[in-house]
Parts: sequence; C-alpha cells; structure tokens
Amino acid sequence: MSTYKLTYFTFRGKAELIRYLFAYMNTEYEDCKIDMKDWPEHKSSYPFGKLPVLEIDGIVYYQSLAIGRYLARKAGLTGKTELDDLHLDAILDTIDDFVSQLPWYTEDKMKDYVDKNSPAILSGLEKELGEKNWFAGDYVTWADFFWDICSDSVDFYVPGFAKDYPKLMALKGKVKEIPAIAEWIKRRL
Ligand SMILES: N[C@@H](CCC(=O)N[C@@H](CS)C(=O)NCC(=O)O)C(=O)O
Repeated sequence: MSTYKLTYFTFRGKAELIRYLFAYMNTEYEDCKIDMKDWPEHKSSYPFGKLPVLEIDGIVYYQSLAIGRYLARKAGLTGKTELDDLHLDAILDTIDDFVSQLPWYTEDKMKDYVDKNSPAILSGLEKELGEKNWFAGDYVTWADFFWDICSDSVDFYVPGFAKDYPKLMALKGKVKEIPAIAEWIKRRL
C-alpha cells in the first residue's frame, strides 16, 4: 500500500479537494501544514515554489487538479467514458478559472469581483446541471466535490453568493450528505 503525505498551508484552500478524496476513499495520509510566516524559508524546496504537493511513496507530485484527477480515478469518481471526463474536466476548469482569478484576502475587492463575475459562471453551471442530480448525470464525481469546496471558500467572503441558484445549492447539500464527506466535515478544523 502506498504512503501519502500532503503538504499545504494552515487553511483549506487548494488542498481541500485532496482531503475530500482521501476521506471518500477512507485512505490514511499525513496532513502536513506550513504556517504562512514560515513559508519564505520553505518555498524554494517545493516545485515552482507552490503548494499543495502530495508525496506518494516519497516522490513529490504537484498541481492540485492533477493530484485530484489521479486520486479521483482511484476513488472511482471520474467519468464513465472519455467524453464524460472531457465534460467534467471542462466544468472543473471553469470553476478553477473563476476561483483562481478572485482577489483573495482583500474583502472589499472580493465582494465587487464576485458580484460582477459570478452571475455568468453560476448561471452557466446551473444550466450544466439542468435536471440532473450531479454534473455527470446520475452518478457523483470529483467535479461535484470541487464545486462544493470552491463555493464554500467564496461563500466565506461573500455569504450567500450562490443562493439564487437552487440546483447548485442542492448539489452542495448532496455532496455534504455523502457519509464519508459528512464525517470529514465534522472532524476537520
Ligand atoms: N495551480 C496550482 C496553484 C498553486 C498555488 O498557487 N498555490 C498557492 C496557495 S493556494 C501558493 O503556493 N502560494 C504561495 C506562493 O506562491 O508563494 C495548484 O492548483 O496547485
């Protein structure tokens, strides 16, 4: 069995998808957290000076979505066909584009940015869901996890930003009701 060591900062951020996937698989891993104040002395030790990284059997892998895709395959949380995966990857990239462009840590700018830019993204994603239960249709995938995690992060800064999108809100509820995820949410800090 492989050993896993996740390294990130002390907040959920881009490591939370990896943590959801480990929780779903009930797989043990070391969860190493670096305080931002200590980061300058560590930065040059990591690929491209960024986190998260996941060490698998001592080898360092980077980029949260690449790691997420690898774990999602192991967890059976990717698409059933190559075209399903193409569709799901497009949804994941759309969400990632949106959250990566946000002016994090600047509360005043966050609200303006989200108010201006989220309607186009949210209405597009709501349309993607249509009458389906999950982004893939009738089965849960890591794209559903990613939406739940990213929207929680935005909601922290701009509470209720997605409240007018009932299908997207219902999807969050469904992800959080998955027993392994519910259990993880209860015990995470
Ligand atoms: N696309 C990368 C982005 C990685 C990234 O930007 N990480 C940020 C934290 S969310 C970081 O390491 N910041 C510290 C720095 O740039 O010095 C991923 O998803 O892993």
